[in-house]
Amino acid sequence: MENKGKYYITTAIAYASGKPHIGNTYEIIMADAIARYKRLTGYDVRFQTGTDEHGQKIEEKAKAAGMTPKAFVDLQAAEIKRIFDLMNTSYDRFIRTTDDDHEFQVKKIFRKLYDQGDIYKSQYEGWYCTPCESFWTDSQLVDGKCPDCGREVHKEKEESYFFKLSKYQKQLEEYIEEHPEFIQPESRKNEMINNFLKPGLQDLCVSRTSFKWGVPVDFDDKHVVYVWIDALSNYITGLGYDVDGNHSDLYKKYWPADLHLIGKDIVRFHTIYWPIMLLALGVPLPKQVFGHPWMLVGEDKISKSRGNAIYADDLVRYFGVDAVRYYVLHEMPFAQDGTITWELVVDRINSDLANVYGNLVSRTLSMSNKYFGGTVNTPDAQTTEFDRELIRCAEETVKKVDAKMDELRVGDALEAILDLLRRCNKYIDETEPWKLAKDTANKQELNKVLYNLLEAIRFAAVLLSSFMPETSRKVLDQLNTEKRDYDSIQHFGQLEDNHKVASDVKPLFARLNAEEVLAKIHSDLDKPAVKHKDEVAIEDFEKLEIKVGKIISCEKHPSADKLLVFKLDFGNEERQIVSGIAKWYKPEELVGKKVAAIVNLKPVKLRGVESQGMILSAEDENGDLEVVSLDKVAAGAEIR
Ligand code: ME8
Repeated sequence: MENKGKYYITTAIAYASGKPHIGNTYEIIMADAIARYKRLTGYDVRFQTGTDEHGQKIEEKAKAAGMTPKAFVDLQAAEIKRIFDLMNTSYDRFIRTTDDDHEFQVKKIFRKLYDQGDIYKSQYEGWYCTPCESFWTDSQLVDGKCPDCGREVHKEKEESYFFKLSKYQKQLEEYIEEHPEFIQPESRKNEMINNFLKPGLQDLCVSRTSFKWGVPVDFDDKHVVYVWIDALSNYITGLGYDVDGNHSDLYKKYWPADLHLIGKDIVRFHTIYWPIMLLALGVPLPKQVFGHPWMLVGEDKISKSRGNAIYADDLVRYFGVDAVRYYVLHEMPFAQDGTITWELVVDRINSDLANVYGNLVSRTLSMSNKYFGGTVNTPDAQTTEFDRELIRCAEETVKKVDAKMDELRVGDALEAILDLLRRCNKYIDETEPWKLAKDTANKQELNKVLYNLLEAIRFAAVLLSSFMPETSRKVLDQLNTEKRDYDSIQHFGQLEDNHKVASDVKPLFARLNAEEVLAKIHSDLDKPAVKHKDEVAIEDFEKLEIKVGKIISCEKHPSADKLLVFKLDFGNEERQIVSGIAKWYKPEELVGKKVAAIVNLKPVKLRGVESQGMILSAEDENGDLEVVSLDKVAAGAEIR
């Protein structure tokens, strides 16, 4: 096959702060489909992904988890890698920003930019959004909150290093102008030009002193390198870039990147900061940055805190790897957000994978076995219009997929393959092989129909190898063909003559009973909903008089084991309260404590002893109980 040259593709590196949801995972699946497609079509591909492991957010999360940052990111990175591996992604390097080779070069990059005067030291005063690891000026805030994520920001004032972005603005603008394909899709390019370049770039604060978890500035170790400078560098350090020019062969071969595939929220970092870093380092710029849209759950942003997050491993458990790959790749439009719900996944699997694909393959293989003992020959019957249409469709699909993949319209490429599969099903309806089989005079005709179907299925399977690699392999195994490369789908009719397809036809995708599957998923995954009592108005609450009472004495109830009889001092009155907490407290244990009690409950007699109120306590799921007690305030204080 023709060697089309090198192709270097990268994804964003995922924050090692938690388990990636299906939105994050989508990106690596898409990158994998592109990487596999490029390999299939003759490119020498390098594919890099990994984890972004430094920064304040991660330091804080590690602390909250009671771990060192390194132990914490080791755990997270392993989980992220597990999910990417589970999805069968064919990356060449999984880089971690805590890798020694990376950290070493980041220090050198920072120093070089400082030595040549592009980075300088000054005072920083501004707003910082920790979740986004981003600085903002007053005017950039939206309603006083982070313009990217809408969360709270806090004031930061400290000595910092700054990067002179403005020095390279003009050069960057020229590059964008001369390379219309650099920022894709077009709408994202316009955003960058109008929102960031036109108003003029501000110098960027590129070091921090308020936390430690980062790559230290080696000539000023109070500072750590700003996490985005660190993270973006992965694209070159991962290849073996060296600031002093002793680059690895990998770097020499693969840089500049052909594609940085990232989400739409981080286009600014990749199309402004990153190219300016490279311009300053004298490194060629990447050829393209594609800001893909977002995956939503229904119409909502995926959010762990909202509890709507869907994870790849859960999806795989119910549907298998390839069905999940198919869903996310097929469902994500080029520029608008895509959507996922369990219901939609089930529908899509049934309509496309079970009804169209699975059905076609099993029908064709079964008929080949039934009518010809599995051995179908190169046809010599006359070619009809139906045949010509099918053949044209198969050959055209190869071109269509190529054109769509060139534009990174991955969903459209998949849809084109699906159209070919639908065309095959239509061909079965048109040619009605079961009717041909009734008369031996039609043997040649029937052989031709089945050969054409097997060949069209082979075309589709070779194309699908980039999107659903395992399914593609299974189908090609069942066809028992070695013709699996791109050259073999340039012309129809390459399927080996007189060879036997598999006789044990295994279903590819079983049709799912939506109701059953969804019920099972929801019962497995949904946590029981928190049940609340009916709402009350504040006036209702105010009817209760709850006060702090100091326990003066406590005795066992004379005739009930479960009850204790308390005398309490409420400042200027004493009350007797009977409480059913003997199981948890010995009488003497509570004397002297100040507890919360309702004092305007109607008095009742409990086994003959009057109770003039109720001591408040809480019992948890494990059956542990504790009275509500207070320390500082005096007896008699009202609780409101
Ligand atoms: O941004 N749908 O990491 P990250 C599709 N560490 N893509 C989504 C998504 C969604 N719902 N949510 C997030 C970071 N993404 C940085 C990158 S690169 C030098 C540093 C995408 O873990 C997101 O846009 O928050 C990003 O491209 C990727 O997932 C990782 O996000």
